[in-house]
Formats: sequence, C-alpha cells, structure tokens
Amino acid sequence: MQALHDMDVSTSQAITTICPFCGVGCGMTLQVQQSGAGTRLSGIAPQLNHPISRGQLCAKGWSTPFAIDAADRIKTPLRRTPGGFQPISWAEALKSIGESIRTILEEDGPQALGVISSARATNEDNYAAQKFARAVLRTNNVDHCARICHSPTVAGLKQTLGSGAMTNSASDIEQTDLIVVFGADPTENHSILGGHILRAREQGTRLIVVDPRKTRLARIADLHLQLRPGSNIALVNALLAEIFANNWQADQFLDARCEGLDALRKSVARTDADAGAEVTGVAPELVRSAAREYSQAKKAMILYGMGVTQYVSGTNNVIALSNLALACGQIGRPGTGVNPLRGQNNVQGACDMGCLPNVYPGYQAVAEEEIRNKFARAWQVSVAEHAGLTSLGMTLATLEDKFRGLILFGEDPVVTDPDQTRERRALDKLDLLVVAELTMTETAKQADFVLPAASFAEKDGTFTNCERRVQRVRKALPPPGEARADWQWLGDIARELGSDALDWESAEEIFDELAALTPIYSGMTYAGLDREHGLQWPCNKEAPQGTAILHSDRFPIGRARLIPVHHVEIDEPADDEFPLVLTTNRLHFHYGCGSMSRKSPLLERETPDGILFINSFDAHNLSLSQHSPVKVSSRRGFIETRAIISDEVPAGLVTMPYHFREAPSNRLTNNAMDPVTKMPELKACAVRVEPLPADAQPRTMDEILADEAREVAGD
Ligand SMILES: Nc1nc2c(c(=O)[nH]1)N[C@H]1C(S)=C(S)[C@@H](COP(=O)(O)OP(=O)(O)OC[C@H]3O[C@@H](n4cnc5c(=O)[nH]c(N)nc54)[C@H](O)[C@@H]3O)O[C@H]1N2
Ligand SMILES: Nc1nc2c(c(=O)[nH]1)N[C@H]1C(S)=C(S)[C@@H](COP(=O)(O)OP(=O)(O)OC[C@H]3O[C@@H](n4cnc5c(=O)[nH]c(N)nc54)[C@H](O)[C@@H]3O)O[C@H]1N2
Ligand code: SF4
Ligand SMILES: [Mo]
Repeated sequence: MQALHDMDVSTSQAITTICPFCGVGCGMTLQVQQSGAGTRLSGIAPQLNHPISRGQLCAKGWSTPFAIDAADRIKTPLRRTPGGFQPISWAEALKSIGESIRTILEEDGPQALGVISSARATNEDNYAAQKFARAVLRTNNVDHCARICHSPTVAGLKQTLGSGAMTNSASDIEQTDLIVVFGADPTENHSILGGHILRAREQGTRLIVVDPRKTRLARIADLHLQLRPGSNIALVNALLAEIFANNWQADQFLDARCEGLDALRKSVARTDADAGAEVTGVAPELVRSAAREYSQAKKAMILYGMGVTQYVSGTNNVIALSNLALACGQIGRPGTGVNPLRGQNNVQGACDMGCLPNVYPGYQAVAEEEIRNKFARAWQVSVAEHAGLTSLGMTLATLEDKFRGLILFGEDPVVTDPDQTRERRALDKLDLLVVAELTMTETAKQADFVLPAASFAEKDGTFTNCERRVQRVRKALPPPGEARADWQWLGDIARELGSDALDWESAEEIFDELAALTPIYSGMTYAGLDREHGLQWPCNKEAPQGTAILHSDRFPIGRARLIPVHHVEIDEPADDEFPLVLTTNRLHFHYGCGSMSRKSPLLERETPDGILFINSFDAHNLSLSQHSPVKVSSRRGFIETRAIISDEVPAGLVTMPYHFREAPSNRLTNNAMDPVTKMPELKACAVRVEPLPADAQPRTMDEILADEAREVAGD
C-alpha cells in the first residue's frame, strides 16, 4: 500500500547537467523521481540541443547512473583503525584531522602539508581547494592530475603562444580541410569528438594520424606516420626542415606575428626527412607528403594528446607542435590551431582555478609580487612567497621525510601515478592522509580518514571542457548519507582550524568570488552561463560573449615565440634484459582508475580486467597464443595478465591500459620526469614479457602482494 501511495504522488523532473567523464563536456539530463520514499535517479538522457554532443552520449556517458547509484558509495566519514575502517561522525573526523594538521604546522610548518584536488570535481571545489592550501595552510603545495596529463601543454603553450589551452573549438573539426591527430586516440577517448572527425572524414576532410599504434583513425587516415615512441620532436623537426627547404612556410604570418624564425630555421636545417627517418622510423616520402599537405592546406588543425605530453620531453614536444603550426600560419583562424584534447571533464577548470603549485586562479604567477599582493588583499591573509611542490614532488618529499600531511580528493594515485610500489610506500609514510571519495579506491584504502564526497549529480557548480567552455552542473539528487560537496568539507576543516576563508553559502557565491579574481572568467555569472550552453573563456569586458578562437588578432604575449627544440631519447630504451618497450593507453569502455566506469556491468563485460597487446611477431617469438597468461616485468616490479595478439602495435612495442587495479600497468611504468613540469614518462618504459604455464590463471596484484607477504613471513 505504501509503495502504491508513493507512486501516486511521485513526480519526475529532468535536470540539465554535464557528463562527469571526459573533457568533451557532453550535455546530459538526469531524470529524477520524487516520491514519499525520497528522490531517486530514474534515468539519463542526452541533451538534444547541446552544441557539441547534439543528442549523443558515448557508452561511458550512458553509464553514469551506475557510478552515482553504486551500492558501495561511502556514506559516512571513516577512520582507519588496526581492525579496519570504522564509521565516525563528521564532528569526530574534523576534530582529529584538525588536531593532526595543527601538530604538523607547529612542528614542521606549512611546507610539510599539501592538497591534491580533483579534475573530476567542479571549479568551485577546485577554487576552494587551492584557497584552502594558500589561505588556510599558507602553502602553494597544491596540484592535481594535470601534472601527469597536460602540464607540458600548460607550460609549453604558455611560452610559445601565451595561453596553455585549446586554441580553437570543437566545432572547428567540421570547418577544416585537414585534421592532424597527433598522439591521441579520439574515437576511444574523446568519443563524441571522434565521431565528429569520422563525419568530417566522410565529407572529404583530409586526415593525418601520427601514432606508433594503428588506431581506429590511423586505419582510415590519408597518411599514418607510425613513428617510434618518443620521437615526436625528430618528426616535427623533419617536417619543418622540408617546409623551409621548399619555401612552404607562411612568410607573411611569420613576419607579422612571430619571433625567433632565424634560430628555428637554423636549428632544423641540420635535419630533413631522410635524417629524421633514422630516429622516427617513418618513411621519408610520408614525411614530405605530410609537410606539403599541412603547410599548403587552407585550414589545418592539430589535435593532440598524451602521446605528446607523457614523455620526459613533454614540454618540448608541445613546443615543437606549436612551432609547426606557427611556421605554417595554421593558427588564429577557424579550422586551425594547436588543440590539446584536455582529458578529464574538468581538468581545464582545475588548471584555470590555480590548482597548480606555481599559479593562482587564471594562471597568475605566484612568482609575481603584485599577484601575491592581489590575492593576499582579497583573502585578507598573508600568502606563501615561493611556488609549491608538484604532486610527484610531494611523493618524493615524503620519502625524504620532508612532507607529512596530504589532503586528497577525487584522484587514485595508487593506480594512476607511475611506479605503484614507490607511490604506496610514500602514502604509507604520511602522518596524515585524508581522502574524500565516492567509493573505496586503492588510495582511499591507505588513508587515515576517508570522507564521503558528493558526486557531480549531488551538487551545484561548473565544469570547464576542453574547448574552454564553462558549463553549469546542477544538483539533481541529495548526496547519499552524510556525503558533502568537496568545497563544503574543505570549509569545515578550515573552520576547525579557525579560518573563515571558505565560509560560503552556495556554489554560486564561490563562482562570483573566483570570477572577480580570475580575469579570463571575469565576465561570467551563473545567469550568463545558463542563458546559452555556457561560455568560453576569455569572457570579460572585451569579450562578453566569450571567445571561440584564441589568438585571432594578437597573442597574449604580443608576438608568438618560435623556440628550437631537439630530440631526446626516452629515459629507458629496450635492452637485453628488458627487450620490449611498453606504452600505456586507454580503452573506450573504461575510464581512469576504473572506480566509476567499472561500476557498470555493461562496460565491465566489454573487456577482460587487464590486457597486454602484443604484435604477432613478438608473440610468436615468445610462443604465445591468443589470451596466453603472461608475466610482464620492468625494473620496478611485475604484473600478471593475458596477452592479446594484435597488429595494432608494431613489433618491439607492447601496450597496456592503466584502468585495472588487478593488473596495474603503473606497477611497471617509469617515474623519470620532464625537467620543466615533472611529468613522468608514462608512455614508454622497458619491459620483459614471459609466458606463464598455459593453464595458469594470472594472479591479481592483491594476490601477488599476499603471496609475497607470505614468503617474507616464511610460510
Ligand atoms: N575511454 C576513456 N576516455 C578517456 C579517458 C579514459 O581513461 N578512458 N581518460 C581521459 C583523459 S584523463 C585523458 S588525458 C584523455 C587522453 O586521451 P589520449 O591523449 O587519446 O590518450 P592515450 O590513449 O593515453 O594516448 C594517446 C595516443 O598516444 C599514442 N602514443 C604513444 N607514444 C607516442 C609518441 O611518441 N608519439 C605519438 N605521436 N603518439 C604516441 C598512443 O599509441 C595512443 O594512441 O582521454 C580522456 N578520455
Ligand atoms: N600508465 C598511465 N598512467 C596514467 C595515464 C596514462 O596514460 N598511462 N594517464 C594519466 C592521466 S592523463 C590522468 S588525467 C590520470 C587520472 O588519474 P586520476 O585522477 O587518479 O583518475 P580518475 O579515475 O579520474 O580518478 C578520479 C577519482 O575521483 C572520484 N570522483 C569523481 N567525482 C568526484 C567528486 O566530485 N569529488 C570527489 N571527491 N571525488 C570524485 C572518482 O570516484 C575517482 O575515484 O591518470 C594518469 N595515469
Ligand atoms: S565523449 Fe566524454 S563527455 Fe561525452 S559522453 Fe563520452 S565520456 Fe561523456
Ligand atoms: Mo588526463
């Protein structure tokens, strides 16, 4: 009777919001049903009129309800005890966390503490996180996953163009004559944009793919430059050499808008397509054709991803791409540009909000006294003078006993940072680890306190997508149990420490504060964002409707800079002991650490939990057949999984996704870093693959660790 009664009075509502997975920022509506039994999520649908997704979602977007409605959502604060995690009240959690922070502050000062924020959470949460670090703890030790994603983009494009973001918009894909997909796999990872590329291709747009793997787009490209991993600069310099040798460069554009041409010309004159081939392995004819096509196209756009940034040469790789676009004048117009495909739903926003150790919101440098004074005045506190530690810097400082307390939300570094063994050791060593999460991740399992976080469906805010579009996210559901938005619990800890810096009543109040302090957001309000489908920054007095294409008339630094860069070898090439190179990439049906996408039984059944892709030549040499169990070892450890024989990867290269905690490829990856940004070389390390007995079941990482612990105990 009760249920019938509830049904009688139930009402349903569709709430407009944005997909919480990737940086495309597709529009979705959450269908909720209100009845006597409460409010529940009853369905999900794409927004029909959204400018990018136009009534579509990819498989991950459609699976959002599984992640939100997960049975194992964390509902109360938890404290780690020798007997396992125990639920505690918010008051107890805040008191203990506050005491721990105060002790560390007194004993070692603010440098021993830091915050890692989340590119999955809202701008408002991220603004709160960096303000908490800077105005409450008084440290610039604040970072997030952009460090291991597009930090080389932020640093590289800032130097060359003056702004480290996608220069053009998603809609340019359908307005261009030539698309260059460089070290990215958009049909898998930016699926709705991948669909736009496929459509453009059908309509005659030319396509060049630069990737060591035969990706889906590589198979249908006009040219596939299948370079050796880590040889991007050698390839781009060979392209530039051919362009200058044939006088294909854009003289007028170079003359009017760039500086540094002579030095660039001179530096690439040492190479050409033939010399480049020795490093890249790409046939010289292909390089000459690509150089001609790209420089001669009326409009050509570069879309690039992790195959560019995740190298020790990451920042220079980005500079190389910028050199190429500038030399050919393929920038500042529709259908052109240097376009980093930002990965996470709000990684652009987390960077914009200043969750980086060297910049305040809006990329305003910590190093500049005037900027420090601006924020000190606005926040009415004194602020730290020096840039802070990066995320991996905090890991290293912990191992050196210089860092003791970390507040982390919405990241799972045990699965997603390089060299898992070292990462676990560092987290274990912390005196205080607070993790706010939706569900128990591998990282949360190592925390002293786990806090229940509200998901995107349970809070208001904004996400900024890869084309700089700031879009509204709306509360559709009450958070489960006692979960709170990240800005709310951060505010609670601040109050516990005696600070009112995070005393906001609503997400909108935070947005108004951040817009006032962030010049590129200064023309935005919630009402303005609601009017259309968000606004693209910069949005200010000069551009009240936002900006679809950057650098049309001028660069923020005046003239763009051409900067010579040179090839560097990957840090760990193959050798006799570890004769194959491992690269890591993504699978369409899984996302990041898997903690959200793997809640969906529909996505789970698409792929086995852990895979090694290997070429038929190498498989034959190792006597492997399809799905053979294998052990994969690097200098840092080993994992067990199954082999998939595929000619997607060339001989000598093997690849693994990084989504699976059972067979975590980051047990193997190298932590060598780009000297500029500290980006680890996640895209190449040396490994050895060995067959396990044909009937063996590969052990999960937990099983391997348990076996090792038993061996140590002498069982
Ligand atoms: N399904 C799914 N989608 C996602 C994600 C996810 O986890 N799952 N994650 C999101 C995030 S955080 C991000 S950052 C984006 C990343 O999206 P992408 O940038 O597309 O990411 P990856 O698949 O890691 O790597 C891209 C390509 O780089 C190639 N590559 C490797 N080495 C080199 C090289 O030396 N040169 C060149 N030119 N290419 C190379 C690889 O073969 C691979 O095809 O995806 C986002 N979308
Ligand atoms: N080997 C290898 N490793 C890689 C990469 C690679 O290509 N190869 N790519 C790297 C890249 S590009 C990236 S971006 C990183 C990603 O690494 P992570 O950021 O660690 O990965 P995600 O899976 O996005 O983890 C996000 C977590 O946030 C939680 N979450 C979601 N929304 C919210 C929220 O609103 N509040 C809170 N508190 N939590 C929330 C989810 O439950 C999830 O557990 O991985 C990197 N690691
Ligand atoms: S393409 Fe990205 S934003 Fe769009 S539905 Fe898929 S995961 Fe969500
Ligand atoms: Mo990313």
